[in-house]
Amino acid sequence: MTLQYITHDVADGVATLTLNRPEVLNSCNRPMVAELASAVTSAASNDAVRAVVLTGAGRAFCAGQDLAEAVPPDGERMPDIGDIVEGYNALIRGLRSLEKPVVAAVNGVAAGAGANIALACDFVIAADNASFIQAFAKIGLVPDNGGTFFLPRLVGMARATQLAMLAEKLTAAQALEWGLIYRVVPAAELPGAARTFAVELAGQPTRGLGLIKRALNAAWSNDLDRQLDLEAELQREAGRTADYLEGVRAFQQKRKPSFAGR
Ligand code: T3D
Repeated sequence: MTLQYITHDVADGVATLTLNRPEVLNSCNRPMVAELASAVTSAASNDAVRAVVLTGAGRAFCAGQDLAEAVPPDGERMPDIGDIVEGYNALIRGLRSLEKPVVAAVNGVAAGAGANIALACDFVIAADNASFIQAFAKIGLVPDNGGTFFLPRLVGMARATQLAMLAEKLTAAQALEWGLIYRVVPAAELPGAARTFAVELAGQPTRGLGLIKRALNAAWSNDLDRQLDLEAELQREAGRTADYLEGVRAFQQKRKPSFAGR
């Protein structure tokens, strides 16, 4: 797919996907969402990719749906809002089912769909001047992109209701305190910190991390019995990887392991 609205580069085992419409705070039009979903899918099948970083160009991470596309100011026919949301759903499913770690490097405001795309990633590292806004209620919409799924699970129902209904801005520091995100770093250090962290992740047992993600995804809805069965099944699979053997041998030989990701 030719990329017009995102950039995509792969180095040191890390695919870096950058939302690239800075003049509109990287708000998402439909082709941008399709490009992102496609890049996430290609990360799944590319053995050279063992971790992904998602970030934004310019001063924002992502201001959510492009409101000029959603409701054309010139009175053109409005696109079907359901179609727009279906596009995002493919992206969120792709992020959650990608069995490689995904780091959102939130470099500024993350609003609406932008906030929830970040929350669908495995780790969120935010710049200290970043913020998270469930902007939907302000324009009469419902949090989508998994927002109504992730928020109550991450911060509890009271805080999820507060964020979703009041559409209040949450600073990076508050988001960290609430357990919504992983880490906050000074803004100037964000690109380096996110990259260093992702390169570290790319050197870990990739299959094992992927299986952990599968188990954690299932834990949202499984009861204990099912989860125990799943853990046994996934552990069998993990136990057949070269990285498991390498991890144990390195321990026995008192050396640093070198994981191949298989
Ligand atoms: O069809 C559907 O809508 C279904 C899908 C819904 C998913 C959603 O994401 S709904 C939520 C959509 N997003 C929003 O409601 C957020 C709108 N933006 C804002 O509230 C503010 O821009 C921010 C709080 C994010 C940032 O404020 P600020 O003061 O830092 O920047 P600004 O001046 O408002 O924006 C800078 C430019 O970006 C400006 O353009 P201009 O005037 O310089 O030419 C502004 O219009 C543009 N921009 C910002 N957000 C969007 C946008 N353009 C299009 N769509 C946007 N979402």
